[in-house]
Amino acid sequence: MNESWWKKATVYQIYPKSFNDTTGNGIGDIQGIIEKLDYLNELGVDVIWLTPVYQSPQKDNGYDISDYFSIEPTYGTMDDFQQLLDETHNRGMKLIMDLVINHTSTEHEWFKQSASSKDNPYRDFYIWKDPVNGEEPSNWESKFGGSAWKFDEKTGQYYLHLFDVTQADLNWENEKMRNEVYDMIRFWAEKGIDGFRLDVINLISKNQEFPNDNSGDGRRFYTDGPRVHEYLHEINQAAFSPYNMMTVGEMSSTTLENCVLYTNPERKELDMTFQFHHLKVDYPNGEKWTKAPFDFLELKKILTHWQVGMYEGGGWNALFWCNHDQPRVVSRFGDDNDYRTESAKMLATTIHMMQGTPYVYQGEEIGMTNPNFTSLEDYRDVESLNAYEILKQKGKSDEEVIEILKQKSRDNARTPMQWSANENAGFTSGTPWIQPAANYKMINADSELKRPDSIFSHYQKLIQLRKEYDIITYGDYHLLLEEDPKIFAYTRKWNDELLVVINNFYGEESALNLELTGFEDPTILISNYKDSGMNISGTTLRPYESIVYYVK
Ligand code: TEU
Repeated sequence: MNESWWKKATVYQIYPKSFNDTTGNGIGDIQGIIEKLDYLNELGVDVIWLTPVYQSPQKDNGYDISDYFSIEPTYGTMDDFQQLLDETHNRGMKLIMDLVINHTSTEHEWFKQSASSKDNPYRDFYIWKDPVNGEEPSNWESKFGGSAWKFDEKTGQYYLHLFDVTQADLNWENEKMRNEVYDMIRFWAEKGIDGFRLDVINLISKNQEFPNDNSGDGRRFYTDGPRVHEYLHEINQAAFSPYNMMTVGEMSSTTLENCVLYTNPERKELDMTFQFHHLKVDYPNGEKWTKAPFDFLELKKILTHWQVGMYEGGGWNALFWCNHDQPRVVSRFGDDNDYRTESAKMLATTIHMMQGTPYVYQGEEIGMTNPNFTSLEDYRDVESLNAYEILKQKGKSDEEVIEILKQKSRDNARTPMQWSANENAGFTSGTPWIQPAANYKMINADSELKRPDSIFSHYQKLIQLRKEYDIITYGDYHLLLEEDPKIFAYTRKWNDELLVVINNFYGEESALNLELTGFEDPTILISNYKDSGMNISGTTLRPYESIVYYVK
């Protein structure tokens, strides 16, 4: 098999907890995924990425793993997992798992041993530090709010947790720990899975001085840290390359230069990376927890920077708008009311016509929206609940905080998959662990599948086009109309072929003032309105109109 098969593949992300419940306990499960494999096959995706299904106390919905070798009982058994893998393969699809190796749950046996005494052999599996002047070893902050250090009475030291207090950071300086992790990766590779998504993998190597950060929250001392490339190459050689795994690294606050290094094939680290800079265009001054419109020119600029830079550096982008940590894209950069269908399709086209491997997050393919929860009781996410406390302490009113959560909470992505107009969106016969969005009677997979010109069929077509047209995979990228405040337009060029991708990001008509040489006898590969104009000069785009022209 061509080792870069994933360049023409599309990945579908499943958040098992919210996908499909077959037992009636209100929580999705592995049998529920098996039940929907035909649906995914119909969509045409090549790879399924499962967020963590390992045993976990679920403080962070599985990103707090207590045993890497067993399946979380509420999701099923190892037999269920094996069946899922086999049935996925039987349908010609692949399965990748989430690899969470920056931290484990504090309920993991390693941590229990580590915390039990200073001379326990597992002590150095984690990062323990003495107090400094009776306080935290440094001012580093947790990504979920508050200090990143937690004092442990028993041994009189602090341990580091960049995320929740129950997610203790592993000590990657420890070779014994690294080897145990590689054994674990090989255990899953031996089962026949096809690859991994690596959680916050660019945070694993910390500056060993653990210094105070006088100008920030500490991230500059562990983001793309001192030994991260060395470790990734080591994991690659120990456990990825021998099994021909597909790998995608989730990169927190990374840089283009580092992502080129992570993904240039000559370095043998990873196949591709997720970066998040384009999803911070509605974080004014870097602040997530505020209600704000998005900066469209900045969005174009950032995506262009990554398209051009990864192409020139020989790296590879993972392309995405949505995942389980992000609000729904149609509510965020589109219109989740009158132009929901048009804008959902436009957004899909914008990203799927770029260079990289596209990821579709469950529900995106039917245009699911943010749920607009109006009460704190509706929220489940640990980060959102912490943010609530912090914002209240800063003097915000309940109403203000709810408005912010409505826009920014990770729970926006975690409401049950909307399968049908039946009770609880057809997700469960029991009480769902989190409420479905109230609009499920109108927005659901059943009705999408029946509707001609559905969002689902648009995604199907985009996935298919990537397989048919090499230019989508290999062509170079040029931004057009850089300063246009409404239109996101770009070309892709490859040999004697040309793609022109035109997207109106707003709900008003917009004049397209574009002259292109070589734009003769175009055909339209895909659009979101009937009878889109064949002319790119002097055309008026309709609200959220999106057209892809192809010239050969
Ligand atoms: O997320 C890492 C991460 O830094 C973010 O996307 C995070 O959710 C955001 O910055 C908070 O504002 C990964 C997982 O995707 C996420 O679900 C986990 O909670 C986190 O790692 C810890 O494992």
